[in-house]
Amino acid sequence: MIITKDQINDLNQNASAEQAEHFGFLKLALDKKGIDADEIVSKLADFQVAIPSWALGSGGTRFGRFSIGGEPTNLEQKLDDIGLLHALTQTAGAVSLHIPWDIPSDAAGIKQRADSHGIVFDAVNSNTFQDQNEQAQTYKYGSLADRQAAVREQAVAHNVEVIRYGKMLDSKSLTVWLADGASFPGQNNFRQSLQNTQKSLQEIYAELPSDWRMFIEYKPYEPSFYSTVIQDWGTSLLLAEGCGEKAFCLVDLGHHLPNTNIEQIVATLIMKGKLGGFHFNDSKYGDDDLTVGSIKPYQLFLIFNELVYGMNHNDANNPPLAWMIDASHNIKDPLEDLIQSLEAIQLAYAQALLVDTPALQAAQAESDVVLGQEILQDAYRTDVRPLIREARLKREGAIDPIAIYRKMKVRENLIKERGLKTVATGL
Ligand SMILES: [Mn+2]
Repeated sequence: MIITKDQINDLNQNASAEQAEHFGFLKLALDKKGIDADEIVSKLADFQVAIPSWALGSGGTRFGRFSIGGEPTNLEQKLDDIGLLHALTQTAGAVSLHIPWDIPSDAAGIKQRADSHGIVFDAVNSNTFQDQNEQAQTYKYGSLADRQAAVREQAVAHNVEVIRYGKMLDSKSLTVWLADGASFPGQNNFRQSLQNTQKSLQEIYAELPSDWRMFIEYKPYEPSFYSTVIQDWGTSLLLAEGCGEKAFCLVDLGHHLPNTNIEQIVATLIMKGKLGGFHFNDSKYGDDDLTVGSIKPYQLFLIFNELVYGMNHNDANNPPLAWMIDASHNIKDPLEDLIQSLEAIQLAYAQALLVDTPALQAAQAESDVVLGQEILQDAYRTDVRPLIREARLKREGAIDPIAIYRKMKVRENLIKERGLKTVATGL
């Protein structure tokens, strides 16, 4: 199924008068504060987030998985699904591939397909947390950190192969996430595991093309429940610095212990010029992979506030970030869930763009704690939805993507095309 701009323009008609009214009102209000609404709209319109190739089907938990029907069964169909998302939201202009779940066996064809949807290839992701049928060594006890050289060599070779696939698609970055760790005290020697990981990452780094970047993702627990080799941002930074200037840290919102101050981590990493990318999701307890902004939207805003500040005061020349959604859809239609996540990301970004930074800095200089909070919350409590909608309109996307998605009966059509009982590779 394909959604054309004409169809979207037609379906936008109902909502366009109301949108014009709301946008006009907000534009006036922002104008009085010295904020140019059109400038924000154009920043929002340029902001693109990668959709991971593994997130287009129903996810599941270890207790079960409930199919939604019409799920994509190959990479071509996954790109088509991202094409639908991009047509509606105009925010999903990139895909992040996972190898080996989505091997681009016909790279030219895949590239052409992505191109037809206006999608580019963001970071490629390796997988050394599962055994594949044909592989000689098992990752049961580790991969890049494993005590056996043969296992580490196999894991390094896999990452090098992922780079090779990425090159064929014009991807420019590799994301490495390790499940390596220990489930019980006494299982591993911490220092040896970390040294092995550094050495393996250096070997992968040596194969990285000159215009590529490597992202090192951290996570405090799961699937290892006692310790994880790359447990936190500090360990990730240490490893990235041990590799070189093309290695960066990757922050996944769900990969923190409860109540961790993620916005502070973001500020620190940008200060060091070492923040490479972002995996968006939301959580109540652990790595729940819920819809972005569904649980802690204020935290998301505070994170974006640091991102915007960091990019506007980029003394360490932190490169542009790779943005990606990394969520799992257990009970919602994955496409509707992704639309909600994209919306939440845009909302937080728009709110952050409203923060009066000079006023905030003045309040901080005066130790005016109350005013500092007022300034942040004034931005956060502004209803910025008309700005997001205007940004979509500007690119001929949907004013209300979910409403049009439902009106066009997208899921019903996909079920008709692909069948009710289809399973997407991935989570
Ligand atoms: Mn992630």
